[in-house]
Parts: sequence; structure tokens; C-alpha cells
Amino acid sequence: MIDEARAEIQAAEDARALQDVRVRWLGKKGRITLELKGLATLDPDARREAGREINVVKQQVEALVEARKEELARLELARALAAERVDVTLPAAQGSSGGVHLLTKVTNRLLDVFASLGYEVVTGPELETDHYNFEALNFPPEHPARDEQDTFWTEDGRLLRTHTSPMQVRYMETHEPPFKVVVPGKVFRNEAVDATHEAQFHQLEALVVGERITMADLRGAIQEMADALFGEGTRTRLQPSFFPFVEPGAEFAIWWTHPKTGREEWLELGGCGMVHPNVFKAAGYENVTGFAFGFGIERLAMVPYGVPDIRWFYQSDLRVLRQFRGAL
Ligand code: FA5
Repeated sequence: MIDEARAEIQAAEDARALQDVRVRWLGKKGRITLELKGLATLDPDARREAGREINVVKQQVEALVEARKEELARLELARALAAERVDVTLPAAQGSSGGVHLLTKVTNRLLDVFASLGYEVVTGPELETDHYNFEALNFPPEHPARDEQDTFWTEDGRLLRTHTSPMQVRYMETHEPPFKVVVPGKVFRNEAVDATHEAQFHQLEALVVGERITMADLRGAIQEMADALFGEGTRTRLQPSFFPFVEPGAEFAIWWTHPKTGREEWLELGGCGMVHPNVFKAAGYENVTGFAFGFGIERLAMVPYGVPDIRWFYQSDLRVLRQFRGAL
């Protein structure tokens, strides 16, 4: 009988099967229980003898069940450990990694170019006061030039800057000339958004102040930037234009080959000019000269990379973003 029980106990593959075996042998209607009940029919001597034997078997079965139970627990633990085993020598899974946005790449490239020309990079606040964004830049309160730069206002009368030019006066107030700085940054306008106009975009501003700085220096700076960005000997052009904070003022463009159409044409980049005397006055400067220029980074990035719609930069569409992973 004990051999039979041992075989069944050993064959139990898990805790549940073992419990079934236990019930079959030791349960209320189990074989051993029934054997014990059967003792009642024997005479007292035989009952004592048989009773002892059955109790020995019962204890053996209990011990075997207990031993198997521990064995199964050990096996289970070993199985769990094996399943959790980590092969530290396996090559890492190739997850997808992020990339640098095209606008960031273009901005970094521009900053590299200006750093190599000796400009310091500085940044200013996006939330500005009317004073720095307009007033100190020679836009009087009712001046029509303000209409071209409508923006978003906070209840305390501040505004989201419409250009990077407010840093001109901020920088001059805290530094002594001569200096050459560039200011990259985000700007905002209350625009009717279309393929070439966003309500949020980026500009890069340059400001150079010192003694006897002339329009020829401005011309040269723009030429140097064009050479560095688009190749030595790139043609540049200045056309007269108006900005309240420069006099004379101009728009500047570079001559280049459109990568999509293959056509040669002027690419309008931004505005420039000699710093207006009223701007120097607002900054507390006397007897200095200087020039400034500023342009839109999105526009500059759109054309060489054939991005037909400025809104694509801000839609986080991976189909667009992935195309520029290898750019620059
Ligand atoms: C200015 O913002 C002047 N601060 C530039 C300047 C600096 C002039 C220093 C003189 C001296 P303007 O408003 O033209 O100028 O904007 C400059 C450039 O920003 C434009 O040429 C264009 O490239 C870009 N830009 C203007 N509005 C938008 C817009 N809504 N979306 C995208 N780019 C824009």
C-alpha cells in the first residue's frame, strides 16, 4: 500500500495535484481513513495489530506528502528564477531615440557661425514690457508701425515680445561698448496664420556697437554671415526699408539657388540698419555708433530644406520631423 501511495505522491506535478492525492489517501473518505474505520469490524487483538500498521502507513504517507510539498516549492522557485534570468551579455534592445528639431539645428548652426565671427550669444525674456518692445525702440504709443506687430497682452500690461530687438536696449543698459552680440529667441505675433506666418516663431538678432561703426560694417557682417551659411562669394542685397529703431533702415536678402525649383532668386531674410539715436538715448548711450539686424529662423530653415508650410514645424508630426534627422 505504501508503495502505491509513494508512486502517486511522486507523480503529483504541482501543489494542486498533490492535494488531490492527499485527499484520496488521508481525506474523510480517503483510503487510510476507510481502513481505520474498517478496524471496528475486527476483534480487539487483530484490531490493535492492524491499527498500529495502518497508523505507521498513515504517518509515512503524511511524511511523503510533506516532503513532496517542499520539493515542489523548491522546483517552483527554481523555475521562477530561471524565468527571470537576465542575460547581461545580450546586446541592448534598439529603442527609438529622439532627435534634434530642425529649428534647433538651424539655430545652433547660426550661433556657431556668429561665435566664429566673435559675437557673444545672449538671451532675453519672452514676456516683455511695452517699454523695451516698443517705446525704447522708438515706437511712440500711437505709431502705425505698432500695428504690424500686434501681440498678446497680459492683464498687468506686459506683452509677449514681437521680436528679439527689445534685447538691444536691455543689453546696452547693462554693458559698455564696444561689443558684438547675437540674440536667438522665440517671438509672438497675433497673426492670421498661413503657410509663411505663425503666431509663434523664432528670430535671431545681431547688435554691434562701438566707435565709428558704419553701414559698410553692417554690409560686411551680412556678407560674412551669407558666406558662412551658403558659401564664399554668396551675393547679398540691401533694399531701403523702414523700422523705427534704425536709420537708415533696410531689408536684406541673399542670392541663392532654390533647392526644389533649381531657380536662382533673392531670399529675403530680415531687417537691418544703423541703430537710431533715440534708441541709444533710451539706453543712456552717447557718442556711439552701431548696427543691428534681425531675421526669422523659420523662414531661413524652410527654404533650404524645402519645408513648404511653417506650421509643419510645430505639429510634432513624426513623418515631418524624421526627415530632418540627418540634416546639418
Ligand atoms: C523685425 O522683427 C525687426 N525687429 C527686424 C530688425 C532687427 C530690423 C534689427 C532692423 C534692425 P520684421 O517684422 O520684418 O522685423 O520681422 C523680421 C523677420 O521675421 C521677417 O523677415 C520674417 O523672416 C520673420 N517673420 C515676421 N513675421 C513672421 C511670422 N508671423 N511668422 C514667421 N516669421 C515671421
